[in-house]
Amino acid sequence: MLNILDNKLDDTLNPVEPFLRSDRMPHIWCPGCGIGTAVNSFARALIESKIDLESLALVSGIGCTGRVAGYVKLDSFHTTHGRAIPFATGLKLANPKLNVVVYSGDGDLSAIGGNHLIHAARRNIDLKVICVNNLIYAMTGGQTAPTTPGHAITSTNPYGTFEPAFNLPHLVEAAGAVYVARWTTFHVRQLARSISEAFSKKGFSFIEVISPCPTLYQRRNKMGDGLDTMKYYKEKSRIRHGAPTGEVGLTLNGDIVVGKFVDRDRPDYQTMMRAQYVESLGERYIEVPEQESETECVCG
Ligand SMILES: Cc1ncc(C[n+]2csc(CCOP(=O)(O)OP(=O)(O)O)c2C)c(N)n1
Ligand code: SF4
Ligand SMILES: [Mg+2]
Repeated sequence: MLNILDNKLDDTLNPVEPFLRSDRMPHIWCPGCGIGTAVNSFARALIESKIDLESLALVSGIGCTGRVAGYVKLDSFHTTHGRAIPFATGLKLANPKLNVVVYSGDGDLSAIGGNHLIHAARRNIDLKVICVNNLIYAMTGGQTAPTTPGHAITSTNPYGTFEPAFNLPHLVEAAGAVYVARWTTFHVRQLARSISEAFSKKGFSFIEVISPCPTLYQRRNKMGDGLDTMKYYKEKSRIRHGAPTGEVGLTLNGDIVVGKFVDRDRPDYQTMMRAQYVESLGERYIEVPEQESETECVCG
């Protein structure tokens, strides 16, 4: 079904185009939005990593970022708000051979889905989570999210936010993630490389993509349009691989620390589960047979 990488690509075709459902275009994203840029890096990571697309599944939640599941020409699922991680966990447990990517927004993953995020990291479920962080709930009008930096103007805090924001790399590292990186949509190559690298890790990987929402966040905070934000990201970003995640929290106008912060190994959920069963059941333990890639439809 998915033989995109085997096809000899037409020179006149954008290399990313075969990964998109062109029949769904035009997309809903506003001019200058960073979500499409992040998708471009994701597609390039698929090319770079030469990952088997037949064994790849992508799951999104709800929001502007959640729309990614509908635009990529992959086995993808657009789930309910905050439930991309549990859905993806089910896919992975049912078919451990799958490479499961969760692609969703900061609100979806860290607000309504926050509990799932920390527990998937704690259990070290083998998922690659790409979180597009535009610092607000964009799709619903630009409300304050758990990621909104202090003093930012949002639709629900027109006089400025005052709640402390989540520092997502710190949160997921503390919960147990084995790979944690952050880039902005200015860092297209580094982002593609990080996604590609995460595919080679076994366990919970989290890549945060700081991304503009010119329509709702940049406009209210007088940060200009999409191009102005690219210049802003270029100026404000500081690459610090291995930076202690406790030091990478975002502020309204401060530096944006980017890089690979965490790269470590520990047994993933399914490895731990198997080890526990082998230890307690001994010879009574029966290995679950691997699923065939093509499953017969039982409804005839
Ligand atoms: C159960 C439920 N609650 C609330 C909503 C409304 N809702 C839709 S998208 C969204 C926020 C999305 O924010 P984020 O994940 O940051 O995505 P963005 O639009 O910023 O890319 C909310 C609150 C919903 N669809 N379902
Ligand atoms: S509202 Fe913001 S996040 Fe949503 S598509 Fe427009 S620019 Fe992108
Ligand atoms: Mg958001």
